[in-house]
Amino acid sequence: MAEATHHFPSDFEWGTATSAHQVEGDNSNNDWWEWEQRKNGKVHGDVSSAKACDWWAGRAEEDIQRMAELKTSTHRLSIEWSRLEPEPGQFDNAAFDRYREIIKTMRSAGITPLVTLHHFTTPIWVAAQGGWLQSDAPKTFAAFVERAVGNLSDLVDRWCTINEPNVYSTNSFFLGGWPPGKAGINDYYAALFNLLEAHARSYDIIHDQQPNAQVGLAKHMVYYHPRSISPLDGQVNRIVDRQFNGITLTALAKGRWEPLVGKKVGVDKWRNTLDWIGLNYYMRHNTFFDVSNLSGLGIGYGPRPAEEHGPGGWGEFYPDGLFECIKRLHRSLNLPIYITENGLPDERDRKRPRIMLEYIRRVWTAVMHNYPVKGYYYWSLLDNFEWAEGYDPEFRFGLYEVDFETQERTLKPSGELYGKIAESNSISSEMVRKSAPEAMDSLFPGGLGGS
Ligand code: IFM
Repeated sequence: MAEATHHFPSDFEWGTATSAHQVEGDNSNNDWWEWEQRKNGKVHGDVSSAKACDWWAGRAEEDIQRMAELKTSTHRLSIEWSRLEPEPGQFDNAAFDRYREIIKTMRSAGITPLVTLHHFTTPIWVAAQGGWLQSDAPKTFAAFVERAVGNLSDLVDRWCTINEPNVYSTNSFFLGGWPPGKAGINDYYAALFNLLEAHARSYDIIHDQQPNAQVGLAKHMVYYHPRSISPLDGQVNRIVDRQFNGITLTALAKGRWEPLVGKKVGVDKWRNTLDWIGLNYYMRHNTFFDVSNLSGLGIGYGPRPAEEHGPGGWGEFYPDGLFECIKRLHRSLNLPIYITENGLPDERDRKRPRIMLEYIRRVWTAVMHNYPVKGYYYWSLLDNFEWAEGYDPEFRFGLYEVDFETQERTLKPSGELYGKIAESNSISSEMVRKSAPEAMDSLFPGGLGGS
């Protein structure tokens, strides 16, 4: 029987993603490492990231061969500021050499690097100066970027300045769960403002050195939806969406800083500081007026209990939200879009094949409707250190399973499937039938006649 196939354009790129602190190991010079050593209950099991996936000590190379075996053509990694500039203004040439080695290995394996310059970690010396709350932080970061780009521009031309500025400022400066453990609206706004300023400065610095560089930022979007048609739920939705998504998008699209409280200002130099926009998508949240949280303005959000979600209420997994977020980014910014992260925590890889196919179908639908989605980076190549969730087995995101005792890697069924998708540049009913038959009904219902 002929199988239905959704082909992607021939220049569509398939890749995987990781970040330095989550895979390198022994990243002992940044604020996260210090936070982990405190054993203050803020990291699941009070563990340290320790050796992580042991990339720094030499295992990056074997994992790059795995990227090639998956037939992917690009990988998003980050470089660790605290390794490269361990003391103010002092740069470590040996650390630059190690990154050059890793990136050269990628290129020889046919993998184009997309390099992120800030992915949640900050050098201890910067944190000691007040970190992202001090107004000098963007300048300090820009000096690092200048040096990093100067050193790597012969090997890298696709840069991501900041990963998820909204998630970082929320968890580190508004909810207090990540270092430096601040919890206040003013700190949240100060950090987010400084991160956006750091992005804009980095954009100019990279282009000054490398006019053909392609520079973007990875925006984590939650798809918010009011629980009901009640005006109160609608109002909560507007507040939460603006706080998490809207402020950052308005800043980048219009050069306007429009916090929910505090002074609104125009920051014209933030406009036109993107060559592409990255979308990190994982979940939909239901928003509602929460009578039990009147001290918190009645703001309530989270997954719908009846819908599919991950461990501890993580999620809700909602593939249609990926298409909605692509449309929204296109409306707001009108730029090439890369899906710079997408995935799910799934300890036993039971849901991942199906949900991966559902997500990629939405990407295909977007491309077929002329939305400028150019590539897709799966989060993550391999299980790794998941921040506050540490090494909790429930929070495994990899296409490869990692045994953190032995560093052994095992390809998961979802990894095998992703390899087929990347190799064929398509998803097909045959893949669904073999890897996630339970999704036939939703993805290729026409093949179910007579059953
Ligand atoms: O692991 C993280 C990553 O560092 C940033 N985006 C979300 C991922 C999964 O939680």
